[in-house]
Amino acid sequence: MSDAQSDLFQPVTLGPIELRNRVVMAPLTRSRAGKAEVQGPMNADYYAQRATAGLIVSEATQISQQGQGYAFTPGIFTDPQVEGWRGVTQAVHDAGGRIFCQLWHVGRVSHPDLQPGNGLPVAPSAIAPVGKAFTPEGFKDFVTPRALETDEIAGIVADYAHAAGCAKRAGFDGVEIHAANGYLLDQFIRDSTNKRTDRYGGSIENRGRIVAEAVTGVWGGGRSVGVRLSPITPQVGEIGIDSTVMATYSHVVRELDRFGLVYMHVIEGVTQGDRTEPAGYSSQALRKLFSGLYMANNGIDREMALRMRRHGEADLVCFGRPFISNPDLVERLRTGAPIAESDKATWYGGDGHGYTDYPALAQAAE
Ligand code: 8OZ
Repeated sequence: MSDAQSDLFQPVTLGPIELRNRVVMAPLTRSRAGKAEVQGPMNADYYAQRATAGLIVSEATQISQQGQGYAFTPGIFTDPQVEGWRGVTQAVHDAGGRIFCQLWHVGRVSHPDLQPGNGLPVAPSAIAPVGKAFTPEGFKDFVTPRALETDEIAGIVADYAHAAGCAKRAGFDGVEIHAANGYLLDQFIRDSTNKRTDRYGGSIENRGRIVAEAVTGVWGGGRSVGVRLSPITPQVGEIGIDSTVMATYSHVVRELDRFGLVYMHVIEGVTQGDRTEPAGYSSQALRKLFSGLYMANNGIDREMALRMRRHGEADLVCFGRPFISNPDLVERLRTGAPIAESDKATWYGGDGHGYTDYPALAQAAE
């Protein structure tokens, strides 16, 4: 079989929908939302240019003002934000693509400049992340967050449900719960950031509770839901690896599997870094606990993606950075054409330069 005939490039069923191939555009923060964190026509163009992916997972999108941790990232909780995203989903669908909305609450990875009433960011426990927050005025030191009161957690779960309803109204094909990369749900799961003594802390069951509750909230109404995990990543904010990482995430995955999620998206290894798995941890072992599709991510190139499908190591394969600079990435992967490098200077923020002006191959040849 030639590479171009790999089933990487063939349709696959994801819950109630069909994807035209198994190549997924990873969620990529680009910090180009407009005023009031609303997406506009430029964002719609960007996503539509990449609609030949089998599935697009949107950039991380805050479920509430409290959930925002970076300047200029989009939201999915107000009517104007729903309208803005509707333009994006329509453009992607018109181009024959599919798109999920990644639902995001950053927890402690924020700054008072981004918080309602300039309050402290919230977290399971009052432990500061290491590093700096990207605020509208530039980078500022992280602060020590405020530990959530037990009775505030239902409100956050309700925010996930509200945002999922907004995503549905905006025309998304489904939602992905962002439980990776050291943000709020990951902060609850790991014992390095969760020192609570209520029913959301202590045991593995308690630490995983908010993730299951968040998923229960967004479930229903025929919604397709996926989840993203990164069990051994120390980002963001130098979050410590859980002391019983395999047992902890095995529990989370087993719990989530009860809800019939359509996929589990796993960052294999360290986000944007080493793919090596330490002794005692295995993403393939986590996969065995899950009934839906397994989406692999992290530094995957063409050869690896083809091998993963040959050996059945993943059902869906994510590409992140290559999608920034190759709107027609699927066609380049299929034919083995050269992959253009992206310019890091334009990854975050700015205008259409480095965003909507990367040419497809046919355009580049003109
Ligand atoms: C890069 C810059 C800002 C946010 C993640 C949402 O790491 C992100 C993110 C990535 O999941």
